[in-house]
Amino acid sequence: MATFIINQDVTTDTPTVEVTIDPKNPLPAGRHRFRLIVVDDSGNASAGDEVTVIIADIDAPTAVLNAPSIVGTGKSFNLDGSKSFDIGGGKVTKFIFTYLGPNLVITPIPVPFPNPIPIPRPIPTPIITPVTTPVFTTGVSPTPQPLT
Ligand SMILES: [Ca+2]
Repeated sequence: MATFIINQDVTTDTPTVEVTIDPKNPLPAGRHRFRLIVVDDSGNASAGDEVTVIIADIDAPTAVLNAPSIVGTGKSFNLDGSKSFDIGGGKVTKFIFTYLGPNLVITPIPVPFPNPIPIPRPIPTPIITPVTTPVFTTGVSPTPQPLT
């Protein structure tokens, strides 16, 4: 018994584990992925192996659609719903295929960086020089100096 939380490891020393479901908080119907990594007695870890489990509605049937992932331009191909099932014991009697249009590449809208927080800068202190009155000395030279 183990409660699984997305991306949180459940480590055991046994090869099987129960995915215990709280009836008040069940996994929603749809595909759910699980991964196993094993570690040997030398501490070497394996690559991960993943499986997809389809959680199915008990009353309504479950659609399972398979198709080739790559088809050449201009080529016809099959959509295959034969793996669809009705877990409640009924039988799937009708297959409703719908073309949903091209798979659009969603480009995330660039989020502008928030305005940088203004860094308080010190207000420059003005350099105040004291006002001084220049002092001049005036007078008459006693002897004229020759011009050079
Ligand atoms: Ca049914």
